[in-house]
Amino acid sequence: MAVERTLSILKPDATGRNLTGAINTLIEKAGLRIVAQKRVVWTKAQAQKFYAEHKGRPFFDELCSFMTSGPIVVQVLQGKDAIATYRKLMGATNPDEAKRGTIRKRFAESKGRNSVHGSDSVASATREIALNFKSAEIVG
Ligand code: IDP
Repeated sequence: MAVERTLSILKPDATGRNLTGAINTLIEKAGLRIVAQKRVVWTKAQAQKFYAEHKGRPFFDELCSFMTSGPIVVQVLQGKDAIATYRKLMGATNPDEAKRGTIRKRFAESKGRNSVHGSDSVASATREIALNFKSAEIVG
């Protein structure tokens, strides 16, 4: 088991319902450490760059509009197998398909408004962390 870092985002549906603390509690209970965190509002350009791999998909514009519709909390999580551990805790993209106990089963409103983002590979985590944090902002 490798100690990894992953990028997490608490999406506007989560911040809008004041769920930051509730989700952070689940993150910490899963053994992950929040080693960087900030609350921001993205510009459209930031959202489009972050989600560039989805450009051309039917939900791309909806996704970028949603992600800029209110505050988000961007975080770096650190721990053993942090990428897979967090993906498991998040649950399936569609909350109807997410397992009981996952963040999305508990909190997501729909496939789009699904409360959290988590990097899906080491390469994505490296890219996504660099897009959102300077190395001095991450305190492990
Ligand atoms: P993931 O977040 O579970 O990794 P992806 O397939 O990478 O899921 O999609 C990125 C995000 O795009 C999802 O979390 C969700 O917010 C949004 N999304 C994906 N598919 C749809 C859809 O069919 N309708 C609306 N939004 C979607």
